[in-house]
Amino acid sequence: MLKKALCLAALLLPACFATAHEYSAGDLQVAHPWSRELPPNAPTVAAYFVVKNTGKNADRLLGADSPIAGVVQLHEHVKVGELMKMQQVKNVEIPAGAEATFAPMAYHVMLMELKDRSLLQDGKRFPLTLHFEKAGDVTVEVAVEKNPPADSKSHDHPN
Ligand SMILES: [Cu+2]
Repeated sequence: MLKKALCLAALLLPACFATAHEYSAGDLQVAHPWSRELPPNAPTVAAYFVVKNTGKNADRLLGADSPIAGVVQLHEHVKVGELMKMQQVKNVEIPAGAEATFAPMAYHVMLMELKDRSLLQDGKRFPLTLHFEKAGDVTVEVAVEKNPPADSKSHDHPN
């Protein structure tokens, strides 16, 4: 019984590590891009990640695009009266020696006019190219997950 459980744990481990993916461009590291699996008729999807700036100069995320969406925008959540509303922002600063967190109810990359929904399922990944002012372009794979990753709110992502 115990042996079987251990075996199962060992089998699950590689999958665990596989979801903790990270990309770098210049002084920036983009950690664990993910998106929540949505119902098939959802008009938009959001992508989340943490950008860490190890450099001495601030950078900026200027925009993004993806082959699966006709329109991709940078959004933030703001409180309007008692309601949380999202709105487009021109860019998002990545401060020097710090990080910017894109997460539910915060900054996020919004994908609209979806063209290809085949990759928007739990366990799949879709490409997203992020355009940074200084670090340039970096294409990441956004992991689609039913449940948000445990570390999605964490500012202390292991390298
Ligand atoms: Cu949005």
